[in-house]
Amino acid sequence: MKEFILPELGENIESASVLNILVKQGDYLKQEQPVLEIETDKATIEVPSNVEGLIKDLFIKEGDKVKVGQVVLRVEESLSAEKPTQVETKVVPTVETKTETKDETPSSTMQKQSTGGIVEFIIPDLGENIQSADILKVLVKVGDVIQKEDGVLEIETDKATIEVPSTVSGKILEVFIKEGDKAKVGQVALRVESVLSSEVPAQQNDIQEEEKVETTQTPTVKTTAKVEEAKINPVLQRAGLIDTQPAILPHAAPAAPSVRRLARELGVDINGIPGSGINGRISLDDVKAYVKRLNENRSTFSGSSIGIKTESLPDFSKFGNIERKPMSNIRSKTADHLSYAWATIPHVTQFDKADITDLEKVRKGLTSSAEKEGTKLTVTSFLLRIISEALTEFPQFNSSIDMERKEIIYKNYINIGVAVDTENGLIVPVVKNVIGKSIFQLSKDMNELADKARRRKIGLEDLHGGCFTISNLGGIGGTYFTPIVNSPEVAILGVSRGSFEPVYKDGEFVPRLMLPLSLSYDHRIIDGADAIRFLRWVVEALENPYRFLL
Ligand code: CAO
Repeated sequence: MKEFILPELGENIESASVLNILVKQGDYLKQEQPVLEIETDKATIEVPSNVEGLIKDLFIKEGDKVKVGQVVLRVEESLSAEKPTQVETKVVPTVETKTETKDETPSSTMQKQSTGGIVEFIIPDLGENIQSADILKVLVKVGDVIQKEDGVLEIETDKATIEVPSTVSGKILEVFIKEGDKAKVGQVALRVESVLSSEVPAQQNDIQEEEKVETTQTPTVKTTAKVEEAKINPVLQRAGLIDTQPAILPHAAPAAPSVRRLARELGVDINGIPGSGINGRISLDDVKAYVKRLNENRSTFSGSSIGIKTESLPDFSKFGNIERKPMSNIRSKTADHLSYAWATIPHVTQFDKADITDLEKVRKGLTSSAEKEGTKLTVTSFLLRIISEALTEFPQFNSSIDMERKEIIYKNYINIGVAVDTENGLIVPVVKNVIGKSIFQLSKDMNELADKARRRKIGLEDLHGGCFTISNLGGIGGTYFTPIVNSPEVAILGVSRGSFEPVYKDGEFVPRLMLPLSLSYDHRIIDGADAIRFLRWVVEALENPYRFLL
């Protein structure tokens, strides 16, 4: 039997809503076959399988909220074509792969204990040049059942007082050190009868019970995690314990249950809190300091999603019939993101107009070539190319600001986001590595991404890494608008509808196709004069397509 668990979905994404389940019990599931359609804060994604076999159990249903690491389904492999151990090395929690997995229903409410052998917990590396430490407190005793990441010792080194987390789960058989001892790095501190990390014995207290969900639901890339652990914990490696201990999970925040509980109570995501302890371990003080900082920052923002008190809404039903509907994840994330950008970036919008009469002729002239290339050129295709050149010419438009470090980050790559209007709301896929691509290729890339976004098939990797955004509303209409900078970028180009206007030229009014442009920029890094120079450069490129294309 093999389990398929919800894999990592991207930075800071812990859960998603299940929109569609694309398989059913009894189906024969293949590697890479789509299993679920889910919606995260950022996008709708199809999740492919990394197991193969006959589906015996399906543990979720449409409408459920699933967590990263949660068991989605279980397959019987006996009927499968021979398939690699790849699945085990990729997604199954490490300890389970070390121990025979029994044919039992995985359930977050089940409580079982399976012995996985005797393991030792040794005092880990405490930092550069620290060989030993004074034991201030031993936080566990014989008979206690511990989970990895539970604090087991409080020690004092030359530099700090630290809570040392366990790297093993199980029942404590022996404790080799006591308060007041001087313990050496690498010294055996505990002997533990190990327990499968995905299972928690019934006698554990409620805190551990709460923790179980978080621990069991964190998936890991086993091989990578082990390499990481080996790198950062040479003591475990030397002692040969690396194989018998759960790998440090790349995305699991290292914190004791009490710390996690405090974070939960205060409503903050433990994964976002920087830890000051060994290997970034998070302490109670770290949580408090984080919340304090958050509150300080909040007072400068506006909007409930970023901390400011919202005015309470009137009872609209007093004025007429109303209907309340939940926001989709994408809508709510967009609302958060735009509020944040609006509240934190000092925006200025600069307007200009480009005469695209000649460009339109070029575009029409290239229609059959574009068809041969399997695409269609629009003004947005040309803009992708022109903006990429403009960003090279004006590097401050291809930057981000790090206010904490008071630094400007200049990017030596160019990826351009294109705002796409979809049924589910605004999505901004990113056309990658724009430099060097032909207009046809750019057009193809953009249309493919827009199509994927509209069919809700966009991958998270297509939404990240943008340097600048183009928002073309001209296909729909409008004259000018004031786009909001897509933070952490520093500028965005809004394009409105091109239309014929009388333009005074060589002593007479002639009809010219004029394209209204609106450039919003972050005034912290871009001055007004730079902005108009940038926009003028773009206008001139649009107005001289032959020169530009050559
Ligand atoms: N002025 C005049 N006509 C325009 C134009 C403009 N600025 N932009 C596009 N058009 C024309 C195109 O040339 C095309 O005409 P033909 O069929 O005669 O060739 C037609 O309008 C449709 O174009 P399109 O919208 O399909 O293609 P595009 O490459 O210009 O744009 C995309 C692609 C993805 C940007 C667009 O489809 C879209 O979704 N736009 C909305 C963006 C948005 O929502 N922005 C708001 C963000 S803030 O809320």
